Amino acid sequence: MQIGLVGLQYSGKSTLFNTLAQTEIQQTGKEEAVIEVVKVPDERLDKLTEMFNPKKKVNATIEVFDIPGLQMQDDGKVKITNTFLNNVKNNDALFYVIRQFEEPSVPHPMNSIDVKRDVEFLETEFLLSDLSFLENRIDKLQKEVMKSKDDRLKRELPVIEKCQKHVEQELPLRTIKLDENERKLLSGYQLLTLKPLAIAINCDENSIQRVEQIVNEVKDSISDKSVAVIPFFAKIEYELSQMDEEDRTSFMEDYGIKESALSKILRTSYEILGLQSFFTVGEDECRAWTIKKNYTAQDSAGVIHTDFYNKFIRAEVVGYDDYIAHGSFAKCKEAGVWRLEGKEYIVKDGDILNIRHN
Ligand SMILES: Nc1nc2c(ncn2[C@@H]2O[C@H](COP(=O)(O)OP(=O)(O)O)[C@@H](O)[C@H]2O)c(=O)[nH]1
Ligand SMILES: [Mg+2]
Repeated sequence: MQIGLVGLQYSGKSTLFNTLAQTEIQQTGKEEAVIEVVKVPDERLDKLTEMFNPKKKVNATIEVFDIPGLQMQDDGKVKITNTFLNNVKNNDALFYVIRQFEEPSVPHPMNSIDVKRDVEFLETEFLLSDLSFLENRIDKLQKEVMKSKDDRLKRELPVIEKCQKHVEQELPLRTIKLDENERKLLSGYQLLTLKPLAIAINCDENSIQRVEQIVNEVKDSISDKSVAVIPFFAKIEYELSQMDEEDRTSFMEDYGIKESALSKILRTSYEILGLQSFFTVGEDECRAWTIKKNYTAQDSAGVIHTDFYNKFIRAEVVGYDDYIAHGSFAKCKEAGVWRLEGKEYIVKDGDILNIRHN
């Protein structure tokens, strides 16, 4: 799973990236593409690890990508380059990093702070980029469909046209209804507005009292209600991320920050991507796995190993809360909360699974 941070220059992308990745702040100010694997903190996994005392604890991970390249040109527009599009392509979701902080020594590319304007600016630029791609693709398809016998091209044309009509109404492709086949036809393209989106607003310490208001204003200004809006404090949180746990907690309280940027970004990613976790436990390893919300027991087995998918027999399942309440599999069996489920079982968030396979 990969999420991409995009935004105008000096919005705090690299500072946020360094906070998430717990890396040194080297590339700040520079425009450099960097990816880092981030461990997803999970208190439930911590608790299970305490109980099983395994040799290894393996957190779920998510890749975070600091995507540079949206530089303001002299004409007041950003140029969306092919490099940028390629960088965006492999992300499962995008985070717009929007600047709310005031800092005279760091000029805003548009010379003033206006969160709603910046959100709208990015949305418009991304819509235009998608529209231009779709128009070109239609031209090409119309020519090729006549000559070619390729069935795929014939099926693709109406899907692309449907998308074009949608984008022409200034609607992001996130809000279009597509069936699975239509989605598949589009999956190879780098359509920017098709990606699940969250907006991360980089606030300064003076705004801590007003964050809720700032967030609500942005929420009200966008019609697409699937978009998550979260505040964070790049500069403070970067400093906090360099402290040890204890100091961090007490400083966060002092600042009135309830949840760290890392936790918020990851939680939001799971939300907009429709993700959840299940666990495998044992003396060797306790591990969290990331799956989609509608995954069956067999799909989930496939995330562990393709062999587990192909040779799936049954899954032993105990819900996380049940396990904690009873403290062992034996007790769970006695209490009747230990179950054997077939391949169609829809896995629930926090389920502890043991896959039986051939
Ligand atoms: N005062 C203040 N400065 C910040 C904040 N976030 C980022 N900066 C500074 O703004 C500059 C640009 O930040 P950077 O993370 O490199 O932005 P990017 O261009 O979006 O990657 C750096 O000098 C940061 O130290 C903030 O919340 N408050
Ligand atoms: Mg940067």
